[in-house]
Amino acid sequence: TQGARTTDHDVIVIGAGISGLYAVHKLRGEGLDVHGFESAADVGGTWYHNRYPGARCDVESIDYSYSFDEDLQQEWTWTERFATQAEILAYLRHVADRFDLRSAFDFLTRVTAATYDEELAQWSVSTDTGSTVTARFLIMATGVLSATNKPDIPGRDLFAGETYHTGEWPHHDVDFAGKRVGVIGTGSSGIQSIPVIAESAEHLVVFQRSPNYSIPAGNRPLSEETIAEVKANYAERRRLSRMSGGGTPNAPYPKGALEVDEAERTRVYDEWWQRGGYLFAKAFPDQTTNLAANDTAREYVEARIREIVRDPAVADILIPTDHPIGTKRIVTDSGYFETFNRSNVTLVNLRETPIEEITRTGVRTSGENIELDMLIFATGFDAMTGSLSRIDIRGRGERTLTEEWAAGPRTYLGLAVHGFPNMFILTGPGSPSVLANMVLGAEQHVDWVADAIRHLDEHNSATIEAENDAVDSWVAECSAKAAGTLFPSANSWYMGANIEGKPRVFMPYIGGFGNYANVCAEVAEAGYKGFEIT
Ligand code: NA7
Repeated sequence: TQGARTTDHDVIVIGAGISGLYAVHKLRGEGLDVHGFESAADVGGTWYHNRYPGARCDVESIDYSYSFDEDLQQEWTWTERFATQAEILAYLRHVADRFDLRSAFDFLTRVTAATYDEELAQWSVSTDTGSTVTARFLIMATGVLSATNKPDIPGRDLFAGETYHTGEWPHHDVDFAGKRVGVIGTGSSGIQSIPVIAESAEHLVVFQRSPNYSIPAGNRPLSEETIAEVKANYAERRRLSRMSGGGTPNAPYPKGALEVDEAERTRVYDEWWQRGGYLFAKAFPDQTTNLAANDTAREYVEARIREIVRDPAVADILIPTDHPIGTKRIVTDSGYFETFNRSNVTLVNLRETPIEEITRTGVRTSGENIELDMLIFATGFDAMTGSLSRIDIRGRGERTLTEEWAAGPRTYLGLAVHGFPNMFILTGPGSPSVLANMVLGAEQHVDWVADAIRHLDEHNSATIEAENDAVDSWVAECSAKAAGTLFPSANSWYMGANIEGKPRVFMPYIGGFGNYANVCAEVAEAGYKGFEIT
């Protein structure tokens, strides 16, 4: 029905991580010609780059995996409750092999620009290898925690020893033995790597600006029985996950923290502490909406940290006081707080003695000069928008996405942007993905996009574009949802607060994964309400 095709491909997918891989598979299945670009040498995205020691996913492995193919979920067996980076990468490689997904991609090819041609209704994509390729549709599967943030500390590049960023970890073995190692940053990447590095480094210095809440993972090998049980009930597990707030079958306690007496509250916190991980943020449903409820969780965790850390002065530094618990993603750790009981580990409180400069031989704070052999930046990412803003994306009238988003990201359903027809963003700002299970989030997005493209083709239409009003309402809806919670009070990457000059806007949709999927489905059923189709 489309007549002679004038573009090189039907669809271009940028990124071969979790969402890009599934996009290729799904859209190929729709009979479309799909071409992909990936800057790395192989598939994996986040799990390709974040190979730092101790890297794991904080969503349980049995949930953090594709659900689109029953045979795939039956044949793959996870070995641990929380998978290591290496195991997740092996899984994604397996998926790429099994569905022949590599053949769609040009690897080691970074997309530098994408321009929409209004007359031809097509996208033109240029790469750093000098090629330019066109397609009717452009899918940004560029990741949300991909553009690394290396803060502009004076002397940053002067350090003459080994230096790494956790998000760009090298492929060779990094040997800490006999070395004085410094780690800047105590987010998830710092907190996961610090215990592992401490085991072999001669001395480890942790440079902490903001303390973070972290809950022991309670990680364990998965028994044959558990695996068999999960596999027998996978369909039901996935059904519950898709309806849930966070994309996993876990639900909070049925009563609020302030509706129960202290004994019951403690019993619930004990139970969630035992379960382990960031889900502790949702032990009670009112924990991230009501400050008094939040305080009960905060006090519980504070007491547990004090039990673990032997030196009370060190515990004081490690316990957060600057944000309600759960409003920055709670880290899921393995032995983090215990690490500060080791004699080869020093904690430097940058709130008291900030870094003044990085020197050739180490780090100079306002208090001391610390000599190091290795310096590790665990300083995070320009989250959610960074991977998009480093590509020169131009929509109708040559308007750049950066201009369009100058005051913060503006999307409809997280999927589409006014002025950028036929471009879809996967798991980005305005979607719940970073607050939920990224894998099921990617599947829901891709399935929706596949339906939209099929709808266009069936109606002999060429373009789909979010209407400005629909974007306005979605942005308002996202802020209203966030305003009903304690999240905006934290200086988190959700708020863009970790990057200087970035607009402070709560970027994800916080109304829940299941609710969000329902809204997307209703929009489609209503003939793509809020979209202009031509
Ligand atoms: P995060 O969570 O953004 O953590 C970055 C850490 O680096 C955090 O502790 C920052 O302190 C610290 N940081 C950043 N810039 C500086 C400077 N200039 N000086 C000192 N310390 C600094 O990134 P991660 O990679 O750990 O985790 C990202 C997500 O991946 C995580 O939430 C999970 O969802 C998975 P700050 O808090 O800004 O004071």
